[in-house]
Amino acid sequence: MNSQSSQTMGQQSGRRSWAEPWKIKVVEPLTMTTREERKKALVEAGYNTFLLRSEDVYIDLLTDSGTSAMSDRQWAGMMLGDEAYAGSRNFYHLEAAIQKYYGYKYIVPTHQGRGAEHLISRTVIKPGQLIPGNMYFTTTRLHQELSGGIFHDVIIDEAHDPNSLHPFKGNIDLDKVQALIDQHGAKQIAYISVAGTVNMAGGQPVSMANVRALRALCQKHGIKVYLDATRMMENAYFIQQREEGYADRSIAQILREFCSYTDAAWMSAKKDNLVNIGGWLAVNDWDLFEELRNLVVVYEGLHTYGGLAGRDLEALAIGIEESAQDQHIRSRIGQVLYLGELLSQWGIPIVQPIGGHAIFLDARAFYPHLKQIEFPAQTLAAELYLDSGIRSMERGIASAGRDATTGDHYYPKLELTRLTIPRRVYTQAHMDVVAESVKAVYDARQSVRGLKMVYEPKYLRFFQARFEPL
Ligand code: PM9
Repeated sequence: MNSQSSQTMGQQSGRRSWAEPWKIKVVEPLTMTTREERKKALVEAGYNTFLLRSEDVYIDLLTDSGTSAMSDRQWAGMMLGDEAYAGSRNFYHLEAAIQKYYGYKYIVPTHQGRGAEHLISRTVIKPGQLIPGNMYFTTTRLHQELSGGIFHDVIIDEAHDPNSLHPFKGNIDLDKVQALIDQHGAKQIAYISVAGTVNMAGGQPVSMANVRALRALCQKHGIKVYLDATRMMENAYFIQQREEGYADRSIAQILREFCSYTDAAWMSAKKDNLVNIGGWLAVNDWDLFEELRNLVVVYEGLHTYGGLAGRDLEALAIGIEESAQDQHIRSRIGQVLYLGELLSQWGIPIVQPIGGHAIFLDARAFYPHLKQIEFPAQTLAAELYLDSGIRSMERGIASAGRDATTGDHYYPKLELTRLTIPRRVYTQAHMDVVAESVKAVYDARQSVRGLKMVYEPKYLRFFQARFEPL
């Protein structure tokens, strides 16, 4: 044995890896297609990965939303669904789980996140009011706008730079919030919209110090802080790993503290909470609760099911408990890091630091020869699918949509293609295959042309828009 390989062996024997805290009980076969078949499918889908049939996809990294694998306990819980129209026991299990892990007092279930966004936006936004937030999210901003609100981005500047290594790129810039208060007055601000982690910034976390300081500022001016808790478990992990004073605190403890600095939360339970469908609202104020509880019966269903079956409520209650386990979050984010570090080692441009739920490829750096209006991130998603059948999602100009008042395209600084990792679904070997395909697409980057949009729906255009090659 030469000295180099014995050294490597030595390092390896001292190594301590993470591994998934579960084993596989049921498997679902994947389909593999030829390049010709993928080309045909892509043309039929108008070069939009949302319009592909999942049967034509090999490794599906479109989203982490509703795509997680449920545990045997969750599936067992489904059999305990109490499908009573009113007062299902599963609702009370869910209520207790949210109260225990997130700490809010009153709960309203909804069919998914945007159902919750719809209700809270209609209830608390008066036309013309501003909603400062740490970067827009597509459905969140749309519901705020449909209620007459005007979104203002108050995230720190570093969030718009894919290469900035700031450990909490999701943080709110308190000076930007203060400037809005000074200019418009606190009454003109409906609430502060805080998301943890920040999806469109690359799954970047908010620090505890930041939300605590935001809370103090808002209390001074009588402004509410509302949390998009969709990926807060993952945010809690980054606080544990990166923020002084939290290394010995559990994910559950960190989550409770973070939520305690906010007045209410909405949730797409399809992410962190490990279910295929579901959402909720949770608030501390009784009057707000009463309004939401009344509105939910108009748009979603009775206040004890909110558009969900009893079995879904049970799976969700169990999912919350499982998602707050330190070992779960460590392996979940460990897998994202594994893929990101592989790509970084190969010099492939991705958003840094690596975030919680996905790797975001920097499509501007991939295709510097493409203008933003030639949809570089959409192009990259199409190229990746052609290469290997891996499905990703555009998070650039197509997702950003148009300014509601001027009708002009938004030109976001970040032009990204998202490789989103479903929870408890794929193995490390899948991640290797993904990394190798990204590398192949990167190596062939110079010959790539962009796309033009040939069909554009009015709302959330990225879901259904169609494209053609230039
Ligand atoms: N996020 C995602 O893939 C689902 C499709 S893209 C609109 O990232 C946040 C931070 C989200 C989110 C959905 C929602 C809406 C709210 N906030 O999809 O309606 O990431 O359950 O949640 C998606 P629902």
